[in-house]
Amino acid sequence: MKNDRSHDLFTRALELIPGGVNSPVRAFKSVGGEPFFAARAEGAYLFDVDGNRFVDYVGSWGPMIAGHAHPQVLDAVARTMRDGLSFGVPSALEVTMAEAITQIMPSCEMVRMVNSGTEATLSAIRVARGATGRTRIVKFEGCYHGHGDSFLVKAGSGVMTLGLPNSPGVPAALADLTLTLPYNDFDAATKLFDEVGGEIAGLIIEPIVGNANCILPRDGYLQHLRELCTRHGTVLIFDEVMTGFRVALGGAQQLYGITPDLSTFGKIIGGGMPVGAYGGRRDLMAQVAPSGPIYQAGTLSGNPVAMAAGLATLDLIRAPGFHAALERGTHRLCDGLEAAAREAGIAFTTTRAPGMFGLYFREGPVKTFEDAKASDTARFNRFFHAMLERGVYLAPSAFEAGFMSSAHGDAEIALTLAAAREAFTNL
Ligand code: KE4
Repeated sequence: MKNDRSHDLFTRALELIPGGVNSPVRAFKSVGGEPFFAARAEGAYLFDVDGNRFVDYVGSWGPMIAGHAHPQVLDAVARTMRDGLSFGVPSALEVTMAEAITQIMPSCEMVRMVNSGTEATLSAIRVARGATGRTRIVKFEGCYHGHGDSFLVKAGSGVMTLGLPNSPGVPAALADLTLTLPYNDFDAATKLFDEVGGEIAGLIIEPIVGNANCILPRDGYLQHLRELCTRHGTVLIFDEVMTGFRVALGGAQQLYGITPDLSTFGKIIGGGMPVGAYGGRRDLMAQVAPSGPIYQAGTLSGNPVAMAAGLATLDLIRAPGFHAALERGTHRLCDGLEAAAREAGIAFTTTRAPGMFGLYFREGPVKTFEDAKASDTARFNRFFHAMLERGVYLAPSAFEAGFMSSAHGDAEIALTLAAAREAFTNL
């Protein structure tokens, strides 16, 4: 695969940008080799600077649920930007976005826009601590909630990909306030809350884990956490930065019928522009400045161009049947990959939720982080490159989920499965 121009760009980038990238997971560190540099994207496809075309199963890590460069999204951005890029005073689109999110997510009586998922989650934790007066938080091993100090403890995504147990620079005094639980372990959660439940300000979870590959909750597990939090006065926070508006229009909270106290969002509601949001119970959100004392702010929060891109994307995904079609496509892809692996005699399994999936080089089922870690990551890395050579771009880590969009049609799935049949036979 021709990569001269990507190589030149990466060589220059390495001199000036840590690891040559502006976000670690893009660096191909765990799969090996050098990242390609994108030139443009359209629908289900990425095109790199050397003229290679890839069916893209990363979709900018979630925002591109309606495909790259969707005309309706681009038109909305083009129209909005002509009136100015940022005002620093309220604008109508921020109200429209708040109305859309609170209508789609009934658990969100109020919502605050921010500029990234990280800002959303660290703000939600601050609200939980400020509202309860408690300091401890609970997260789950392998879950990733952005790079806020409190979360870089046994985190997933790039932290897991790079094998960093915790990040230097996070004071032990702060890290010690973050308790971690194994995902999908009912008894461990009950035991922890029995011991220190009264000290726990907030529990934050990816309701479907998308940052330790893709792991689904066991039946009743999220309800179990809901009951524990209610009993102990702990704020239940669903981090739906990835799952929100994807696994169902109303996210995992709709899919599993759970009402969290706070939720965090990002990605899709920005349509590719920098965005995040947190929201939930009115009695909690009303404590956020300036209506209450819990401070949080942002120069570009609610930026009109980001709002326009997000609202156009929400319009597209609210179309009747959008998520049902996304779910069908996800199953067709994963069923086809499993069949191809079986034909080649390769131990392989998938996990799936509408619009997102996990690939594992091991027999199923995969229900815990330990299960995910027991996958043959060396084989995944060889598969990743074999697929890339054949024009299919999977997430460049065995500890990331894959993403489908409405632009992944029959042709894209057929191309992917043909590439996989060849790739599996050469592993
Ligand atoms: P950002 O700060 O990257 O916008 O969002 C952080 C975040 C929070 N919560 C969840 C559940 C997330 O998945 C993320 C970010 N996801 C990663 C992909 N695993 C972003 C990719 C990257 O780090 O470059």
